Amino acid sequence: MSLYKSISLSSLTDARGGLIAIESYKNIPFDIKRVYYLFGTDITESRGYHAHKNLKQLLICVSGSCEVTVDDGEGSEVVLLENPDQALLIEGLIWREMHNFSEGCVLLAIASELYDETDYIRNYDDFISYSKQVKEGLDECHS
Ligand code: T46
Repeated sequence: MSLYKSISLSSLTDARGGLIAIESYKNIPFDIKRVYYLFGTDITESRGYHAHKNLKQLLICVSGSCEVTVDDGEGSEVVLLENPDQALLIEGLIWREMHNFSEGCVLLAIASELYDETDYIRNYDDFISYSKQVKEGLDECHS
């Protein structure tokens, strides 16, 4: 199973330029509770290095490009975001890191929950332990 879902957003483009609309349950599978964006990130910097317990999130490079590493504790993939019509949907327990920001990159995040620091796991070893606990809990439910 893939660690993320890639969503191709329909663009309404005419002679004036492009427009992309994102609407809950039309092109993304959750209610939008929060929108934020990362900008002015120095090209030598990386961000993220955390997982979320419950958050669902859509990431779009509305300008420039960056790479997002997604990791479920058993394997990882690197996704290049470089088009405003390309969205990365991250759901479930996934460690994420953002690297290789281009000059002028603006990374838009659309989230299913309000900001809650208790939803973050910011230590990789804690992420692995928590993932194991959740998986064992699920295995027990299915046995
Ligand atoms: C994610 C990636 C893509 C707030 O006060 N409210 C907010 O809504 C957010 C997102 C952050 N903050 C505070 C928490 C920290 O004190 O802003 C500070 C910087 O946040 P953080 O270090 O978590 O930033 P990133 O770029 O590492 O991660 C962010 C999101 O936090 C995270 O959910 O998935 O962007």
